[in-house]
Amino acid sequence: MTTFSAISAQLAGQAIEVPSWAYGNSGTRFKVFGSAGTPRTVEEKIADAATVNRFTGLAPLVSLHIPWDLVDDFAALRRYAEDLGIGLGTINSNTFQDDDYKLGALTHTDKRIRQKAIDHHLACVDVMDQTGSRDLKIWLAEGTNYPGQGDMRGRQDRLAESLSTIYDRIGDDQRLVLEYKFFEPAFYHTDVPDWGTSYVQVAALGEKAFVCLDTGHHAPGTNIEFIVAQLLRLGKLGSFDFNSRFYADDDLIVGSADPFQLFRIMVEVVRGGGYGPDSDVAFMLDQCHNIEKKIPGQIRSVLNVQEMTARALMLDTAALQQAQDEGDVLGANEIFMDAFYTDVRADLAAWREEQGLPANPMRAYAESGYQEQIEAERVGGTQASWN
Ligand code: AOS
Ligand code: ZN
Ligand code: ZN
Repeated sequence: MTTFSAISAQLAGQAIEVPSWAYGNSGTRFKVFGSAGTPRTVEEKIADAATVNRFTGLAPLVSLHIPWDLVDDFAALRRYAEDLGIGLGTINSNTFQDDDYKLGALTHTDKRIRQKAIDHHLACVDVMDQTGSRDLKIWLAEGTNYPGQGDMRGRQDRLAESLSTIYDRIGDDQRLVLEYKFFEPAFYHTDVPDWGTSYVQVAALGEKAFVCLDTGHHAPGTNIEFIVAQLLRLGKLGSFDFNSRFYADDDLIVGSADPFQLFRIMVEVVRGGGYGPDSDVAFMLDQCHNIEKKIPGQIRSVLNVQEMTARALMLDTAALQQAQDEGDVLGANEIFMDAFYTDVRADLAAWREEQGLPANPMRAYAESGYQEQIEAERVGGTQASWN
């Protein structure tokens, strides 16, 4: 078994990008609950994201969503974030809240509507130029509800054409990242339902286009770590949207529903060279905190990723490979499980203190008074919400 001290240096550079929308109110289609202290402005969302980073040292970037986070002066917003010790990360586009897009956006049969959706993405790249963001992340709500409703093949062709126009605007230091989702809001067919479709589309675009893997966007029982291995093998894993699910796109705290799955994913990330200073994979959260407090919800999330990363790094890969080569089925499995079952919490607490961070970020946040302060200060105005 590899020891914690042998891998602790590899934890230092870990960076997890938090989503601005995690700090706004969210809910289900039945009810969005308001909560005290919820941000009213983009700046307040960024301040909360910076707080997560201050207590954990794990979240140096906040991902923005256009138009939810639209401001007049993105260069000023960037300076504001940098003054708080974080950067502005991935820019997420939105073609799912406009009546024009009822039957499609980048895939629509009407050229005018396709162009409107393309123009929105070009505007997102303009924002990226000001924020210094590397990634444009595209998630499309497009698809059909009934067999025969649309020409699936034609929609795929129009998608390729629209993406190509957007890709032409991507700068040399920027990337286009295409997310897939197997269903919802369309229920019969989705235009980018799986990693294969996303891969086919981004491979056709070029070397600045990648796949985004949202852990909640697969059918039950899908072996997600296999997809991670395959995309890393192909050099096309651009980013993760981390979250947990029990049923569908639940967007619960990463590592809460199935910590073992998160461990297995991180093992493949490490195995495939997706972790560390030489990797370009972006580790984002895509979560909502419907009933729990949002800042501690985000702190818990980044800590869960850190914990499973540490365990994955501790996997004795030499012993594992030997057992695999010898056909030692149960021996190999035992080595794998040993790493998963290793409790690293005390070691991580001590390591955090060495880094000048609180040993227990959850407790330190609770005792800091920040929550009480924002609950007292952020009265009036309109609280941010998921949409
Ligand atoms: C939607 O289901 C996708 O997960 C998106 O990545 C994301 O939730 C949305 O873009 C939030 O803005
Ligand atoms: Zn997502
Ligand atoms: Zn989702």
